[in-house]
Amino acid sequence: MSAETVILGAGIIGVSTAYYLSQHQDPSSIHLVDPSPELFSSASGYAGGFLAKDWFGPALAPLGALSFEEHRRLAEEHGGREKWGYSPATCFSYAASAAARESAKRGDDWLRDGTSRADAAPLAFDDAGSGKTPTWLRRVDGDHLELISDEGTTAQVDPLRLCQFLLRECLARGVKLYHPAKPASVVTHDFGNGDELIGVNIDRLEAGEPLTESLLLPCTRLIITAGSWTGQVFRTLFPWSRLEIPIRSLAGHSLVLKSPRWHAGLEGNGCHAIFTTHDGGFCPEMFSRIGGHIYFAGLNSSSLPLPDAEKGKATPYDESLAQLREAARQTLGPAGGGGGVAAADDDNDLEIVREGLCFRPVTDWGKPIIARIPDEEIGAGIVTRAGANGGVFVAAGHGPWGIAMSLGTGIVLAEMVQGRKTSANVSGLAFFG
Ligand SMILES: Cc1cc2nc3c(=O)[nH]c(=O)nc-3n(C[C@H](O)[C@H](O)[C@H](O)COP(=O)(O)OP(=O)(O)OC[C@H]3O[C@@H](n4cnc5c(N)ncnc54)[C@H](O)[C@@H]3O)c2cc1C
Ligand SMILES: *[C@@H]1O[C@H](CO)[C@@H](O)[C@H](O)[C@H]1NC(C)=O
Ligand SMILES: CC(=O)N[C@H]1CO[C@H](CO)[C@@H](O)[C@@H]1O
Repeated sequence: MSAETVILGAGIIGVSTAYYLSQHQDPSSIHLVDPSPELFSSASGYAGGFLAKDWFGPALAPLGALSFEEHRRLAEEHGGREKWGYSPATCFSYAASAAARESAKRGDDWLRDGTSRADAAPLAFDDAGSGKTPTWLRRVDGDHLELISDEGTTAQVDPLRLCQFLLRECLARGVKLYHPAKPASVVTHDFGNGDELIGVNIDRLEAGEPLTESLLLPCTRLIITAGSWTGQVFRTLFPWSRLEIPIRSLAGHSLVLKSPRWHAGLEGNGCHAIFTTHDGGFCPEMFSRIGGHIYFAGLNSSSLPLPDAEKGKATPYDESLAQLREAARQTLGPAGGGGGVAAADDDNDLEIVREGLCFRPVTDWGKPIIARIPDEEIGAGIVTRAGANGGVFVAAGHGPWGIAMSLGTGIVLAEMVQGRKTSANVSGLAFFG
């Protein structure tokens, strides 16, 4: 018999964990719970989907490398190029002017926290002759484009379609999904050892309101993968605990658009990631994707309040979207105007496909938490079954790297939960005890 396992939060971290757990235990003993009326309406569905192999500091490096390789392997095995737009990508740093080029900060700096700047030194690049040049970027006098990725070290996926693939596979294997539903309380039983975790009560939701009868999901293993909401979930289930799970959120607006300058005919040379530096301080990042789409983001804010997950998709702020659209027009609009003058309004040939707002789960120290919570931290004398038979686990706080780290996190967390040896050293992400 497999130990019954409840996963709270069906974003990319939750579904990836269910996917890898279900390769090693009876899938029908795995229960995914999420309160959002529309799955993947948070960060996992609205992210850029940029993947890097080695942009990480020492604590994250082993997981980053494992995850990057697994993205490649999974895509090869399951037709990821067609199913979720997996593609190698070439990565550039773009300075809009000579002044921006001189500035100490670069658009990709914040993603490379803890790594040596020297690693990101410009690489030799034939801007004119290479078929890998992002010709959909609008160039202006005095700007500068620089290659910053080695061959085979960066890639691109459509995160929403990757999530949908993982979930479909889980459900086909027999994993159970409860949504919209939210966890209400834990259930314990005293077998003579103290109060032992044996289940979770969940409330099924209708139009955001709990139905009258809650449902008891038996479980000895509980996994919290609720992204920005992880701290709230822990507080709800263990109100007596002194432990705070310090995960904040960093909001980001994004656009998905179409440009006549990025189309299927160009996709053979791979996708692009472009991190920009502008004088004004607003540094958009943009990714070309398989399927003729360009993802455009860069406005982010730590002051936007985290919405209730049961309300579903967050409503973007009009002013932020307007600013983003204007930036897209200036950087991706048709050539012409010259000398840095933006193309006129009626020249705008970009088609907006989707606009969004989502919330990155972040920690103050810039690394996710992937660990079992020691029983003494849970408090109230509650115990969990030892070893692979029980436990409360957390995997959250992946910040700007949750898509890149998703598959590796699922692999390692499944191994941890099932008491197998982990494929990557994640002892630097333990946090507890
Ligand atoms: C604008 C933007 C661009 C990004 N670009 C990239 C990128 O290019 N590459 C990259 O690697 N990463 C990127 N990221 C980061 C990435 O999106 C996140 O790190 C990742 O999606 C986090 O996944 P998650 O599953 O932890 O959280 P989420 O996707 O937020 O999922 C959490 C889930 O928990 C659920 N939940 C909430 N409350 C409860 C509850 N009480 N009980 C159960 N479940 C609950 C929510 O409904 C949600 O489904 C980007 C993020 C943003 C905002
Ligand atoms: C695992 O990583 C930590 C730091 O993240 C390091 O201190 C430790 O030596 C590593 N263990 C092994 C076995 O490599
Ligand atoms: C592209 C961009 O503007 N990113 C910003 C998002 O937020 C981080 C953290 O606050 C900044 O450092 C980035 O510059």
